[in-house]
Amino acid sequence: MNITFTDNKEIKDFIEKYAKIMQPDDIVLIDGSKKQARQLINEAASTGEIIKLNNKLLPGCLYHRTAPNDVARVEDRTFICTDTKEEAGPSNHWKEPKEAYKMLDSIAKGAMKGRTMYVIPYSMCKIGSPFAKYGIELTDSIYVVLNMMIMTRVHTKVLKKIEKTGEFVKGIHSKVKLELENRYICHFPQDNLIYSLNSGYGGNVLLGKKCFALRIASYQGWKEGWMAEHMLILGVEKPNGEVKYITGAFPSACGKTNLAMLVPPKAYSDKGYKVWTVGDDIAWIRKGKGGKLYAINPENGFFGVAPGTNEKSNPNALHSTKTNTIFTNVVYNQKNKTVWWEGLDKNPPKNVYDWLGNKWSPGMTDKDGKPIKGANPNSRFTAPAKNCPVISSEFENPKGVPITAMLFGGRRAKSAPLVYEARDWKHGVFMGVTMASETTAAAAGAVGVTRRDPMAMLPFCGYNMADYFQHWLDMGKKIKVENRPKIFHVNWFRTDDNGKFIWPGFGDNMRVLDWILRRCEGTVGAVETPIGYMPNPEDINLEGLEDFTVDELKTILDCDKEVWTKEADEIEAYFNKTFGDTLPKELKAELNKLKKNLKTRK
Ligand code: OXD
Ligand code: MN
Repeated sequence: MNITFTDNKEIKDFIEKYAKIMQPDDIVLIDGSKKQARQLINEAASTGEIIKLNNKLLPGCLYHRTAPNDVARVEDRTFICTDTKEEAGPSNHWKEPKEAYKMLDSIAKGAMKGRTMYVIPYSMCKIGSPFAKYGIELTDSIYVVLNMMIMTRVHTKVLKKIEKTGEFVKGIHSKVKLELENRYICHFPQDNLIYSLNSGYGGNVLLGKKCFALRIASYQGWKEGWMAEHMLILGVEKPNGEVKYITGAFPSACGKTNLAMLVPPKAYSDKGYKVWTVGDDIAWIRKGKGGKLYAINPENGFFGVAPGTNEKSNPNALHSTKTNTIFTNVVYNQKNKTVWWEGLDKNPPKNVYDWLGNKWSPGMTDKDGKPIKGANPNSRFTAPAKNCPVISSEFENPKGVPITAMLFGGRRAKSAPLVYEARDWKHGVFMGVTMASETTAAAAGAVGVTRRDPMAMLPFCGYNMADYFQHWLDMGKKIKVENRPKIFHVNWFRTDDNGKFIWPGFGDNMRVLDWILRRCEGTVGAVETPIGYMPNPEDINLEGLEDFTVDELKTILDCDKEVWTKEADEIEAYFNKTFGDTLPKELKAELNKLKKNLKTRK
């Protein structure tokens, strides 16, 4: 097939190689134009791949269902294919590259017969930004094309950039037959290449996102001296107009999007506080002006979890989904061509279709009497970032934003306090490394099981995690002490004896951010505990918070030595079992410090 849109040998060779393997009927360059997108939408609507939603109520919005066996990331089928197993490390599934290519090429053989191969040139970050990295994804899915046009910057200008440098991340995706047993999401960091077969779920197929911006980019960052993190980025504007930026790593479906789009409670908004969203999932971080660390959101949209998103929990996310958004695996109301999901409101539509395409009404139960959910728990919206009412004016800043504080957090029903602060960078890295969380529906597997998820990167680190920990420690060494962001651990998810969340969370997390920023400014004190600095309860502003007392706050600002001694033992067992001698010495020393503190400190 004749490729006319570029003369660049590397690009041509790449496309031709995979066209030869997958044998598409046609090859089409995606130019990023609205006109081409409209044609593709019409084509996908004519085959039923997507449904156009009500153009008055949800202008430009689309609906899609994935295959029932294909609704989440598949970590056990996700591989890092480095020359040696050691390079992939103990936390990744590994395949030998030659073997992996052979296997993938044989699955991909003829996969695009009767289909079109779309060639998507895209940029992570604004084109031309010093942070920007370019990619080309080949896919046979219009759904993928349309999602990539929201999540990344798709443009023919990217081809020009690649033609100059010859450097790009190669992405190959085919739905093939959507077979679970042949589903593979393989990464070749040493070849800058991603190969994803037999899936149509966003996290596995929008290759700019998890595959590139985290797995491949974390490897690139390690080699090039920067970081790719599973972090939101938000700005807190104070009444005097000053904005401070905070990044936060939380495992999937632990409220990153909610925190990134936080609506300050009245006690704060009345005084003039505002929160601005820079990113909700991924941060690329580099040393920049003044020797500080700067963060940028390489994405251009939000791929958010729909269930639970509502006017109260996250009005900004909800408003972001009102135009030009793709909804996946939610409830489809064919009567007025709208969508619904659990937790959207208290008026579920009746006689509609669930995410599987079956007739559905609220209150329906299965043969065991369990309620049948209308939307899949991991159903999603893909919304343009610029739709967000509180998108930061710095969102497009090619240099990123300076980081004042970094947060780590997870779902811990019983152990971690609401917030505590690291003594220094090394201790902060230890906090991130030892993060744990109860699992959610964002990945296939059991839900509610506690797992260690260092820096929320367990499923996303493209190389040996022990080297990744060392890279974090080394990045700190490159930054003068006074320029290093302060590091905090937060936990919004402590529960009482009845399993009810104690802390109100959502907008009220502003009260914790406020304490964090005051700590960074040095205007508030703290209590030194064996695990780090904790707030004096009276320093957390509870103004205007009804039904929540300082006594309740005290129950989640605790350091129960028994619980933490057990935690330290678990951390030690985890370190020994997973990393052994490869664990950086500084982290072992931090663990020893924790154990000693628990014995000697109040
Ligand atoms: C996501 C995830 O979709 O982490 O952001 O799974
Ligand atoms: Mn994520």
